[in-house]
Amino acid sequence: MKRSFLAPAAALLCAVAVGPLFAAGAKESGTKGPVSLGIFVPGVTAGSPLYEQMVGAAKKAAAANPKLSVKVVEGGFDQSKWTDQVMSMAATGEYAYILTSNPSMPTVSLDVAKAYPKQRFLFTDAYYPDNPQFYTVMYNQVEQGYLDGYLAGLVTTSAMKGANPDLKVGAIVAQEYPALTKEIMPGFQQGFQAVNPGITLDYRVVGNWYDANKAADLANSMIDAGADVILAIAGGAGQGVISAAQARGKYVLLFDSDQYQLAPGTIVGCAILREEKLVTEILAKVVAGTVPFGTADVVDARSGYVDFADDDPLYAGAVPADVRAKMDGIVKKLRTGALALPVPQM
Ligand code: RBF
Repeated sequence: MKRSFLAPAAALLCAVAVGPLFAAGAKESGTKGPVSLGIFVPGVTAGSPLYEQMVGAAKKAAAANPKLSVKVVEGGFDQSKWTDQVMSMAATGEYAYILTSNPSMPTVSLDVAKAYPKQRFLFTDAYYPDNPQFYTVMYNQVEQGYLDGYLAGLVTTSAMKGANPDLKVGAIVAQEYPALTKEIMPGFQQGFQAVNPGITLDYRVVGNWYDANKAADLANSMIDAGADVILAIAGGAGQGVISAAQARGKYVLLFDSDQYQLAPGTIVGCAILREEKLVTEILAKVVAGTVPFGTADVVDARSGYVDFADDDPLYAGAVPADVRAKMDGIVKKLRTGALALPVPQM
C-alpha cells in the first residue's frame, strides 16, 4: 500500500510559532512547602521509551529533592478508561500536579480539569494552549520523523548486506493520531524522498501498543513485499518488528530514545526525544513555583530536544561509514537550525 503523508504547502505555511521554552506566561506564585506530583502513564511504562524517560526523570528529581514526592499510576492500554483514571487521581486531592505524556492527554483530561478547578496538569509530547490549569510542551515531531526518514532513504539505497534494489521502505505504527499522520509520517516521507524521490512507503497499522505477534506478521509481509528497512512506532509491539527483521536480515529504525542494544546490527537508527531533560526542567519549575500555566511550548532539534543517537558505538557498528557521513550532514543541519521543519497547525 502506498500512501502520501506530505502535507499541503498551505498547511505548513500556517505553522505554529516555535517559542522559547518556558516563555513568559501566567506564572504561579512561588511555592515553599512540599510538592506532591502524581504521574499518569497512559499505557504501560516498560517498553514505551518516552514513559520510561518521564518516570525515570521524576523519580530522580524526587530522590534529589526531599520537598518533592512522586507517585506513579499506570493507566494500561484501555484508552476508554483514562479519563476516569485521571479523575480518580484528582479526586484524592493528593496531587498538586498531575504529569502525563502523549498528544491525546490534554483532551482526555479536560473534564477532570473542569471538575477540579484547582488541579494543575503538566503535559509533555502534547499541545494545548490557553487553559490556565494546563502547561504543555510539544516536540517537533516532523523533525523526529525526518531524521529516521532520511536514514531510511540512505539505507534502502545503500550497498548494506540486507538492502535490496527495491526503492521501498516500511513503517509500522501502533495507532493513528493527528501528531502521527500530520507530523511524524509527513516528516518521515520528506526525509526518505530527500534522498531519492522515487522511494515509496509501505505503511501498516497494528491497532494497539502491545501486540508484538501482529506487528511481526505485518513486518514479515512487508519484507516479503520488498521493504528492507522499517520504522516502528509501536511501543511494546515494536519488539515484533525487531524480531522479524532480525530473523530476515533486515533493518529497523526506532523513535524516542537510544535503543540499539535491543538488537545490535538490526536497529540501524534511533531518533531521540529528550524527555528526561524536559521533565527534569519542568519539575525544577514545579518546585520553584514558576510553571507558566496557560502556555504551550514547542521544542525542536535546534533547541536540543529532538535529536538522533549518533554517539552510540552500536550505531557505528550497524551502519557503514559512507552512510553515516551522509547522515551526519543532515543531523548537523537540524541541530544548528540550518534546516528547520515547520510543524503544521494541529
Ligand atoms: N507511545 C508508546 O511508546 N507507548 C504507548 O503505549 C503509547 N500510547 C499512546 C497512546 C495514544 C492515544 C497516543 C496519541 C500516543 C501514544 N504513544 C505511545 C505515542 C507517543 O506519545 C509518541 O507520540 C510517539 O512515541 C512518538 O514520539
